Amino acid sequence: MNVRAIPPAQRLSRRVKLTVLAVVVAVTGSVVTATAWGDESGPGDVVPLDRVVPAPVSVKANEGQSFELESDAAIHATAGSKDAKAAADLLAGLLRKPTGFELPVQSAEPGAETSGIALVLGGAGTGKNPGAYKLDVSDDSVTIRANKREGLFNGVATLRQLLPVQVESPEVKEVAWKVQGGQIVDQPRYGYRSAMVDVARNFMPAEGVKRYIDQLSRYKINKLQLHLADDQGWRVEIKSWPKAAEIGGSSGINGLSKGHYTQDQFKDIVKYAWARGITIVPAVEGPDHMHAALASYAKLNCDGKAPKVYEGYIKSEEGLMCIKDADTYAFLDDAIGELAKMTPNSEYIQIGGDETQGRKAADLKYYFKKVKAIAAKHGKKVLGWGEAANSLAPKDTAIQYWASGINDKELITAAKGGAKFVMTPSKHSYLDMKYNKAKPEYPVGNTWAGTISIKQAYEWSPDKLLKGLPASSIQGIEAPLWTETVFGPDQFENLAFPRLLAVAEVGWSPEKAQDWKSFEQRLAAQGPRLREARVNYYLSPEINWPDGS
Ligand code: TNX
Repeated sequence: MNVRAIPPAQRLSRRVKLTVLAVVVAVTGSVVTATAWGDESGPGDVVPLDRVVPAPVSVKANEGQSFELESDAAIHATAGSKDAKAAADLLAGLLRKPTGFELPVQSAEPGAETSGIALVLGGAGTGKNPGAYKLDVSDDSVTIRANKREGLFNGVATLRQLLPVQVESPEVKEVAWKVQGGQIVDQPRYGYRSAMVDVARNFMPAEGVKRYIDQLSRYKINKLQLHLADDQGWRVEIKSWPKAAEIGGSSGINGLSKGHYTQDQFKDIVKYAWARGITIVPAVEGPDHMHAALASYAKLNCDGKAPKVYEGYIKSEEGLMCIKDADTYAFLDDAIGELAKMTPNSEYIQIGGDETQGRKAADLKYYFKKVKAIAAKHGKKVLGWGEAANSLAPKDTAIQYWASGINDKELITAAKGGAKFVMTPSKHSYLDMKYNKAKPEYPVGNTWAGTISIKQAYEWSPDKLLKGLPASSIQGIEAPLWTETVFGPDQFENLAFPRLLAVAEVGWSPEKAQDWKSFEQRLAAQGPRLREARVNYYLSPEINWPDGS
């Protein structure tokens, strides 16, 4: 892909950004009040049962009933189930802050009558889909049933959106915590629903990653790929090669966002994500885009000399791993081994394969065969960017499709040979693309794949991107956020939100439930929620945002 044509990243002050938003609003004439914190659900009101993103499979409201969470309520979890307890702990943790209630988590024998909220694992009658759940709301109780851990977490995410907007508040709020009566029966279209953060180009501290995890879990994203190593940075401590993080983590684009996670911090992120239903998938580029590692150890370079760290914007000419050198694989063996140990719940490790033009096909085959064997030795399957399909044997491999017209035939052959696909279309799901061509220009983001409006992020289907790719090979979707142009949390969130919600719905909802008009209305209702959660989302003029957005 041609990232070379992009002008150098510019820092953006908050004032400039607010001006841009104001201009966009003025141009389109849409009425946007960004001052109030949102009070959509006063006492007596309930959120309609179908006002959920991503759209559930089936919703039946029971207008005659509604549940109100009282201060003495308990959250019940199926006795003896670690998973039900984990989901109950998550829900209690989410609700305690805004309600100010104690909400003790108590175990309940299967089949026991409970009042309050109950999370029931097993016997849900929701079929084989591990993400499936059923939510029942009556005057007396809310019950979430699922057969698997994942399903319970998905039910919790739905319930969160059915409570008043103030549920997202970091402070105690005085409202009636009511939920509309009825039933939702729901399951995901795809099991793999991922976001990606490029912490290599610009480092994102652990608190930032955790904040993103909080937002992702609200929309049933269940994987977070962390792009831990690229030319501009190596972002995680490797105990057996300590200089990788010490030296390789001491850089960042324009020297602005540097750093790395210690192993304790990284393990803490993995744990934090898992407690919110999200699996961290580690990603390390290769054999190109590896300047940070090469700057850390002279012996990883073909000429035995370490280059200085790299803080430029485009791919480094010097970031090329030495494919025939044993040190390369000794390093990758240790690094992948340590990463694999720290990510026990991930089936995959992402091993790159991007932008290897100029390499010989035989060399790439040699490299990926070795790296795949290393990953397998440490219990992981491999996930690689589209171009890697030419070099990776399809068994136990997943490919991230990002564009057509590069190696379409090879992608289809890989799929027919058993490779799985994570659809990551740069024209729809790359959250680092600008929203529009408005002038003055939206101040952050890339344009090499075009601009991506919310509608463009919404109107696509994973099985219609590449003609001839068998639908059965598609296991899911990803929305990456590459960070060459992105400095700090405000800019990051403005690119991610609200487009992430569009991609989340593409990955979750049945194709027939995907309808822009319906999505636009449900998305608009998320405005006050995102505002309440202090998310710096983009008030795009495409959406008719309500007061409090
Ligand atoms: C392409 S598509 C990349 C990344 C850049 C991104 C910027 C792909 C696999 N790689 O290296 O960060 O464009 O949008």
